[in-house]
Amino acid sequence: MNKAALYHRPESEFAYLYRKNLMHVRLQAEKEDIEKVELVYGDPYLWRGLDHPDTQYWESQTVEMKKLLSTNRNDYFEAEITVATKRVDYLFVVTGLDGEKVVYTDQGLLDYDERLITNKYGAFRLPYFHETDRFKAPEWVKETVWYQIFPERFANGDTSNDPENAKAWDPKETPDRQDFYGGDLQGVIDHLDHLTELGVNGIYFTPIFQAFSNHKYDTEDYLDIDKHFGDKELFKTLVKEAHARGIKVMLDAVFNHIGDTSAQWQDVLKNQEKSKFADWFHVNSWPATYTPTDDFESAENATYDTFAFTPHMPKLNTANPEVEAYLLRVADYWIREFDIDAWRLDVADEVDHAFWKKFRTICDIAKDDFYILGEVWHSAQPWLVGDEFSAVMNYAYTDAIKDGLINKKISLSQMVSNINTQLVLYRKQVNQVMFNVLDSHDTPRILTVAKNNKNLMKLVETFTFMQAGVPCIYYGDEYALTGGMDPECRKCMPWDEVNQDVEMFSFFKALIKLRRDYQKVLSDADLTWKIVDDENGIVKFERDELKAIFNIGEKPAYFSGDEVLLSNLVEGKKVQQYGFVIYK
Ligand code: ARE
Ligand code: CA
Repeated sequence: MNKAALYHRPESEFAYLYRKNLMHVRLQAEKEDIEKVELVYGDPYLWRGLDHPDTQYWESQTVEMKKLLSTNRNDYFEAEITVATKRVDYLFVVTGLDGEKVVYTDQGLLDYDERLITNKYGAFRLPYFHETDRFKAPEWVKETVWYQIFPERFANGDTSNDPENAKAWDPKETPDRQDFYGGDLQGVIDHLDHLTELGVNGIYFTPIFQAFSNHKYDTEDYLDIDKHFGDKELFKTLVKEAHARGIKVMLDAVFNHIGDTSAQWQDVLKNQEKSKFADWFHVNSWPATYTPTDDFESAENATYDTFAFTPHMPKLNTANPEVEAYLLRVADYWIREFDIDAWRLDVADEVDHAFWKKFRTICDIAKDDFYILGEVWHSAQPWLVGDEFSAVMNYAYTDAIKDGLINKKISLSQMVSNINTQLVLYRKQVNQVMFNVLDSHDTPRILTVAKNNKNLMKLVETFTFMQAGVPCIYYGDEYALTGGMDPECRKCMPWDEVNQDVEMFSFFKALIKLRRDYQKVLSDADLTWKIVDDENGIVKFERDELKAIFNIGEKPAYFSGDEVLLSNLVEGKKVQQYGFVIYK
């Protein structure tokens, strides 16, 4: 047995409360190396036979752990347990396929000996099942299909607020970095019925506060709506209208940095180190300045910290109590005064944990069941322990799907391995509210990634909607918009029939309905994927009564189910290349 591969860590994604007083325990082992894993557990203080030291023993129970999922390196085992007294010590008894039997404890690995169990040698411990410590995410998020709106390009509902240099609304035109088209909040209100018709029930807005650029990530005033988007009254109406339709509203909090047109940064430029805002930033040497390079957006010689190399985005010193108080007031204001339901946190991984812990507290006080979504493009365990974010934008996860199903950079079994690697980084209740994005305002559109193959796009969208996490549709994908890296992925939304791919709209409508109808099965199902027929390019899986086949190989695949719930390239029982079928 490969004993070095055995791994467990208490109070982590390896041992946590899934529900109140219900604990999940996981163990990592080498792939296909283990015969069985037994979890021996019990109350830490429950000893029997106390009348004589030689007869005393720890009272425990034993349960065989089931195989949760596999990657190309490891098998992961899981057990679900509870203890009436809400505290537990536990040990693993691992039997290898080679017959070797060991006890894996908090103090290391030992050859099996019954006395290690009766004496509870070096047991792992969850000292008390504190419900207040348990990772909790809002139940409503599991039932949400999100829709991302980039307000400048969604709809121009009020030309009186257009920027003077706004261009004519043209969905065929590829925008340039500095272009304006006049999109605004009135345009969103005018098209809420479009969202209801589509079936989405959550909107993720990219920033809407006063800012210089067309993307608004260079905030000028966190406490006002951008003048080209509308005003606070209009936003209040928008939220009311959305809520009346059962649509939740998530705003974008850009707290890692501020825009250089903000009053705070302008004061620094004017008064330099004498500015009362000098410590709101990370100025490394005075004067705070930079030398423009050829690209409008970047400079590698700024004397202050910025987002990326963008001098227009000076990084905020969120460890400064004044900055912390200011930003926490902003966070609280938009929840209490406008009743938003969630914050998406821009460049979340570059802001300090201490700030996010306070941010989480403020949000939880301001509104029950509040959703906090961090933009983190890599593994995010440090922020998903339960006292910071609810979830992250799961780019790492959807990259695996794109690389396996579209780019074919990796084999299907590698894709399943990468997907499972992501799943086992987090607690089950985190995976259920992860924000699965196939594309966004920061990436090429999925149809462009799929080289304009609409059937392949539908296959990848369906595959994503079948995951435990919640899907997000980037505006315009429902009309088969194309576009490469930003700013090309930010074309104007087509509202004229001639530019609308209504067939794609009906596909998304059917897919969203399927997701909503089977949300419980998809959220609560076990995480593993059952079969990958790699050489023929076919991924199959079963989740309770749902079955699915995704075929990206040359050969057709066949299925035996009797009721087709959703499909694209299916004839009779045959699933063609770039075809999928969801059936019972
Ligand atoms: C401009 C240029 C881009 C250039 C960028 C960075 O247009 O081509 O890549 O500068 O130099 C906003 C605007 C962007 C603008 C940017 C800077 O929307 O158009 O981009 O401001 O002026 C990383 C960060 C992630 C960040 C992306 C952009 O980790 O947090 O870069 N995303 C957020 C927002 C953006 C926004 C900002 C941050 C700034 O969602 O819209 O940009 O507030 C890999 C890496 C990731 C990297 C990702 C994308 O996967 O792993 O870390 O994300 O690529 O580049
Ligand atoms: Ca307008």
